[in-house]
Amino acid sequence: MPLPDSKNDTTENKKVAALQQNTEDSNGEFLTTNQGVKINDDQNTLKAGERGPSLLEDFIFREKITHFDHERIPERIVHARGSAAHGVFKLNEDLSEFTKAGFLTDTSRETPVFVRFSTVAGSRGSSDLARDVRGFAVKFYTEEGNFDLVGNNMPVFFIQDAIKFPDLIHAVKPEPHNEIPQAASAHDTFWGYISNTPESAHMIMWVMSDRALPRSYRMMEGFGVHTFRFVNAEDKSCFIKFHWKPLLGVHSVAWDEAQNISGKDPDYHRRDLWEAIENGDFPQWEFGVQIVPEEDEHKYEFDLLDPTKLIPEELVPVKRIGTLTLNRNPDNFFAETEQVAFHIGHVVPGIDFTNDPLLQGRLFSYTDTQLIRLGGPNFHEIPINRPVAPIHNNQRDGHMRQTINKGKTAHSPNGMAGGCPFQAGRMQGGFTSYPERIEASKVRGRSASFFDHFSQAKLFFNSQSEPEKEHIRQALSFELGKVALTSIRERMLYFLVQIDEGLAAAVAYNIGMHVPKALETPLNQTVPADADPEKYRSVVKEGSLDKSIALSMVLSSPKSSIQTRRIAILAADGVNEESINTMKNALKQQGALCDVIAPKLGFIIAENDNSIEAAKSFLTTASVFYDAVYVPGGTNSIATLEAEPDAVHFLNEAFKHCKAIAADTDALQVLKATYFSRKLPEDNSDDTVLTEGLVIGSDINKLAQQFINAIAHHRFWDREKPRKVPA
Ligand code: HDD
Repeated sequence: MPLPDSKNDTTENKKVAALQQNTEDSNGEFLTTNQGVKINDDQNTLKAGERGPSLLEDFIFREKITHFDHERIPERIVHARGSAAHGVFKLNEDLSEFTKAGFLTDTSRETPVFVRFSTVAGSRGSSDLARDVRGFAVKFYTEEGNFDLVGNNMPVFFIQDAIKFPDLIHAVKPEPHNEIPQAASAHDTFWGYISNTPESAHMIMWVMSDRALPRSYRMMEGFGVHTFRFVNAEDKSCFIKFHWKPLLGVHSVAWDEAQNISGKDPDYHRRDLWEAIENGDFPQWEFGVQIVPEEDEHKYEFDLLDPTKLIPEELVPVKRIGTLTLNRNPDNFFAETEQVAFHIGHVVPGIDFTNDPLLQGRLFSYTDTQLIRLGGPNFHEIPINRPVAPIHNNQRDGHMRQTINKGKTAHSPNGMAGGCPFQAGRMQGGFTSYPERIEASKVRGRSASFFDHFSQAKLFFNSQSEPEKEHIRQALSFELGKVALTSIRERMLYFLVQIDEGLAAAVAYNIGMHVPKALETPLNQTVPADADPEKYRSVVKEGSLDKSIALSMVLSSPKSSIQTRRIAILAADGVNEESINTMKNALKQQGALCDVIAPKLGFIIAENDNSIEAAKSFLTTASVFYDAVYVPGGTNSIATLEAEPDAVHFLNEAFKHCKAIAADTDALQVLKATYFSRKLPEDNSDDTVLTEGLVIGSDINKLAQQFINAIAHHRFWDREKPRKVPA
């Protein structure tokens, strides 16, 4: 990355320079104390005699241990587990009709960004593959100041008012008496809370869907969730929802697979993001906005201010306006990924808030949490948080202040400094809040327009493909099956009846209960003391849409690319090298990544006596780390694999997780050792067979093409019925 010079002073370079001001490189240097004193012995404490007691005088030891003792900072109360990357945002379409934000109007700009993905419930060391919402937080270092879009991979949220957030989080976190379970919602306190919170119905459908089990951070959508405002240069405002659309499509893994990965590689998503960027496979998303004119505020069946609702893309299409590319891994996890401080209140002129009560509460929480987490008010000076826009104000001092402010004045107005720094007028780029007219009485309450909790939950469920619906049924059966208190299960079933009777019946059957009758709609929230409960009952509205295809991953995600998909090639001594090479080349041309996996590490000797390196052995890897499997021919290789239980298990598991599998016709006998042998042709005919993502053939070029098409399909979920899978 070039450093800024007078000719090349781009915003990205300014950002890199800001970060590099604080970087350190020990290469070729002596070890020193934090005061710069060279150290002569860093392995032995100072003692009174070689066998004597250590001396308090040892300032080198004390400095090292004191620093170590203070190495940890409080982890984030939510979203503790995260991974991040640097990148750039490039605008393709000038949005000045709607906003005056510079990075959304100047198509010649490239805005540096830092993006942190996270899970919500688990602590810092928890598994990436927990069933959970994923955070998708983007810091844009714009020339007008930092803009943070602190969103999730789901477009709605559990609750409508920020005052409920601590209860929601207490409920989902490990239970307080024994701190169990870690990073999991399948327990009594979570479902006890949800069953009393009907406004969470829509979000629960998302969290129980495969959206909660992403295949990769690179294959997730992102959403700003709340309705925001754009404000243009004429001070005209409109409503906005923000979207991120991944160019690799939106894909998930199976729940059984997720649990397996959690044990085998809890860093799966973290590693995937890191390796993709190291390999130059830069993840990309299109940035999109749904724009609603101010005059249409009350046009919809739902309230735009309600964060448990989305605007169906069929009603307001997503306008794709730019591209985000992640192209650089952090140099230091703590300094960057851990210390980055996002805040939904970091906005720039042209972007403003609405009165969404969840958004309004978040505006308080983020700075407050940084104060405890990062230890004081100067966290904006940490390199990763520094804006590229210059900072001038009269804020001074505090813990760990870095800036050396010059001069005598730290107040405004002043005469001594000629009035500097000046307030910026609107025309000079000063931030002015949108002058929304408000005439109201002070109340603790919620608008009746927020009380329809089930119609979008229904819309979501009805919009899924059949396998996706089945995954939701299974997820709810798993989660509620882990709930000990039957009263909670019962309340949840009553809750599910409002969404779909078939769904409630299937879950009830799986958890050995009866479906309660949906006699009345549930209460909206804990009813305030002295209030009439009837006023707090949910309204179940029928929406104008039966289905929204955009809500289904299977039905809406493009299935044309196999870029960065991981393909396992199972081989042993005697393998046909030509088959491997032809298949590998065809897959690599499409951007896929191939690993040869053998019974042991090192080299295998092919049929033609050439050596082929085995990247992994059956001991060091597993099918869950691959998107597809290929078994090449070669008499001895086939005989070894057929007799190798780990190879057969690899194939069984890949089949169970609905992945594409290809085999040379003469490798058919390995597949015949699996439990899915009944799907195979009787004889070793030469024709390519394509059934449920199972591809077999002797024409390797034809086979490779069929395999590529199958991998692009991602998963063949229909294989799950009938569900008789021993792997
Ligand atoms: Fe939050 C972190 C996203 C509601 C309070 N939140 C945090 C992060 C993300 C979100 C992605 C991690 C940022 C990072 O990577 O550092 N939060 C959301 C979304 C919400 C939401 C999409 C609903 C639409 N959050 C929410 C509410 C509150 C908070 C209602 C409190 C009233 N969130 C926090 C926090 C965190 C946080 C406690 C913890 C760590 C941090 O802020 O920096 O302030």
